[in-house]
Amino acid sequence: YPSLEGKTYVVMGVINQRSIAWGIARALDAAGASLAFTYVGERFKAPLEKLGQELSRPASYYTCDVTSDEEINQVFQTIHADHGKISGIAHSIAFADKEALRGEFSDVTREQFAQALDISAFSLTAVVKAAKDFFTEDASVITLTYLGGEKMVPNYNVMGVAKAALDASVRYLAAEYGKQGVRVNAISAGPIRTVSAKGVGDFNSILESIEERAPLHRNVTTEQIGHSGLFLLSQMSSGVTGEILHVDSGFHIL
Ligand code: 0WD
Repeated sequence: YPSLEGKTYVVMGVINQRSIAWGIARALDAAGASLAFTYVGERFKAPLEKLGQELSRPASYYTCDVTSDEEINQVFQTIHADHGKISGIAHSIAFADKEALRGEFSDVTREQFAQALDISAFSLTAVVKAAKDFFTEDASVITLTYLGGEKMVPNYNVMGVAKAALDASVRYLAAEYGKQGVRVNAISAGPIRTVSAKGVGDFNSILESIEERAPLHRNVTTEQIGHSGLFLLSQMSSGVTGEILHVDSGFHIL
């Protein structure tokens, strides 16, 4: 592992031990980083703190619902006050109404569309902007995206549109924040059984098709995403920005 000792990373979107963000947190922890977790509402706090006890050093915990600009701005000010400069952020947040993640794409309502895009795409820009003045000179930001933003994946529907917006946001943010040395990249993860994934219709057949057809014929693990996250969040990837790194057993080449 590269050494991240003395550095603070913000991890947004751990809800349980299956969360992709938890895989990233574990890799950052193994590399020596100090972690600041954000969670979406009070009921998520206690389970997250319990999970955090598995880490090698004490972490800190902050509430932040990304639908609120006020909460986003506040949380980064508080994290900066508690930890000093921020070396990186793992944004691992998405949401869409379950009803929109099955059936025909065009049945999506205006409200479902706006909510999915707000939480799953706009939030990255809001987060990076709120952290702007608190980044170290070599800070790195990652977000989690999915192939459904590049290609039609059955049932992924409005979340595919949100991921396309997220992918484009990564490129625009990389160009803008590159001026201050900050890098912005995405990991396009293969399917992993998490709470969010349960919302996607017929998710099992997506998992099965990876085993059948992906070059590596196996599904990815949160540990594998964590290792790639550590690469992108550390100076091991200092020449990489605006990139979508597919960690998907090679499925996207098909
Ligand atoms: O197959 C998968 N699981 C893949 C997930 C494949 C490729 C990408 N991803 C993405 C997701 O789209 C998401 O962006 O990875 C990211 C993390 O997802 P996850 O680890 O699969 O899911 P989960 O453990 O549920 O964490 C996502 C969390 C939310 O969970 P719920 O289930 O409550 O929606 O995002 C957080 C919340 O903790 N979240 C919010 N955080 C702040 N403010 C908000 C919000 N308004 N809404 C949801």
